[in-house]
Amino acid sequence: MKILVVSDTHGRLDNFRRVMEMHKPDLLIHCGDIEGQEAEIIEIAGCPVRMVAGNNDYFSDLPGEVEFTAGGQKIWVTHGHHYYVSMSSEYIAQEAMAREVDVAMFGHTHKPCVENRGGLVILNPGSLSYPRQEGREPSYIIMEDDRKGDWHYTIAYLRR
Ligand SMILES: [Mn+2]
Repeated sequence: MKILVVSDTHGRLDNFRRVMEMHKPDLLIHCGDIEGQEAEIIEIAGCPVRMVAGNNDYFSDLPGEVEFTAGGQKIWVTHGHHYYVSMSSEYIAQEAMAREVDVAMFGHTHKPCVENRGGLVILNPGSLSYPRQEGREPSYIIMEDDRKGDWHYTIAYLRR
């Protein structure tokens, strides 16, 4: 199973479109800051989509957080702005442990990361539209299981 994780598209879907054409995933997860394009995202994705509202999605009906199981993995998605993610992923980790999930996903910082804390995976796909990490290449995460059932989390970058 191939799961694509994206975030912080902020009203621009050109890079998102490229990424979806390249990968054709089984599931798409968007960690928020969509700015009104939920319907377009679902249409372009052409696969099941899970999205949460970000701090810029004021008029959205999307939930602030979602928890679900995909590919046997318990996943929790939040935009992250209520968990001080600009400081560190400490509060995300605490909440993820309390929820007993396998994977916690957030956005907001526009900087990609994958952390493994004793089996708990914490990840942020960065932003496809307004990257802020060094080099500033639009980023996303590919999550895939192998034949043994182990999951792999890869930060991918879009070259301009
Ligand atoms: Mn944002």
